[in-house]
Amino acid sequence: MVATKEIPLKEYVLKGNAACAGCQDMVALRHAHKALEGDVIQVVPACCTSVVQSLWPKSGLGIPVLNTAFMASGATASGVKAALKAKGNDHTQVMVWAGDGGTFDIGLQALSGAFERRTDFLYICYNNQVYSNTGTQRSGATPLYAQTTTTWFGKPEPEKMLDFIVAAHEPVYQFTANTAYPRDIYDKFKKAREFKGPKFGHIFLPCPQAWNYPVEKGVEIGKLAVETGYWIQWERVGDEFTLGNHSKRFQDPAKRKPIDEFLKMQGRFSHLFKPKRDDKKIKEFEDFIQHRWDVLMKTFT
Ligand SMILES: Cc1ncc(C[n+]2csc(CCOP(=O)(O)OP(=O)(O)O)c2C)c(N)n1
Repeated sequence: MVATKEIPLKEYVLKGNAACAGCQDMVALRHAHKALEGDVIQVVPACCTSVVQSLWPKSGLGIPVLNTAFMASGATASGVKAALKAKGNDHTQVMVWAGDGGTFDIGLQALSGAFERRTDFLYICYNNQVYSNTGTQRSGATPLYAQTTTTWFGKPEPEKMLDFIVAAHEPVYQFTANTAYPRDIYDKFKKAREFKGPKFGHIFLPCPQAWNYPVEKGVEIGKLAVETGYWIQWERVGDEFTLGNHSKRFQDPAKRKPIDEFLKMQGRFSHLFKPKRDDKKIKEFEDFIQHRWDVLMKTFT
């Protein structure tokens, strides 16, 4: 893994932008851009990142950005790539940077089309598990029993297992990441540059507004997500699957931290502990975690 002192100091995420305090999207963006060294055109659909990048006439990002309609990122990326090719530029990375709403739900069809066309690009879904920018409504990535502004009593369904849908499109490189581990993010973007073809990165990132936790706790929550087994770090180069070092020991349920540690830090799950711990619902939450592990290992190993 890259040493902290080897990460370039140059910043492409500029100061004074419109991100909320404690926004983990900025951690992901900063390390992605440092790895891509500015040689990128970023396609951004409607999401929190579009607010950071825009607020005309200024921009919060020091790279070229193309804002696109919510559902059109994949198609736009294919178009940008074709334009670069026509100009004889085969080095600039075309990168979609979309939220979970813009990927799991609206935007999935365009993503699928771009992968089927084998567009040489990198699609990043930064997953804060809600439609944050418009007031934290539930998305297809919202976890079971999480409270949002449209699921007042907790979402009755678990999240869509998007990674497997993407895997069915046979990306040349696919990874998961988590903003609690920024050096790992840097390494994965550096690696992504080496592959030609459709690539997909899925980044887990806590949102203090939507998840209702103190702004300084983002890294702690991100780590707990991994240590409780809730979030799994892995990557695939073609068919070759590797379980990430951060997740390896948590494949064994006995090694995982109690899920309560992760849930209790977040206001969106507080109803699971009031007036007393809801053992049944928390067990269902844990069962889904194990189910996800089982499907992952069965599918890819
Ligand atoms: C077709 C369309 N529907 C709705 C909106 C309103 N809208 C803008 S951003 C957004 C939320 C995006 O959520 P997500 O993709 O999860 O990204 P986040 O805001 O969490 O960063 C919505 C619903 C829109 N711009 N276009």
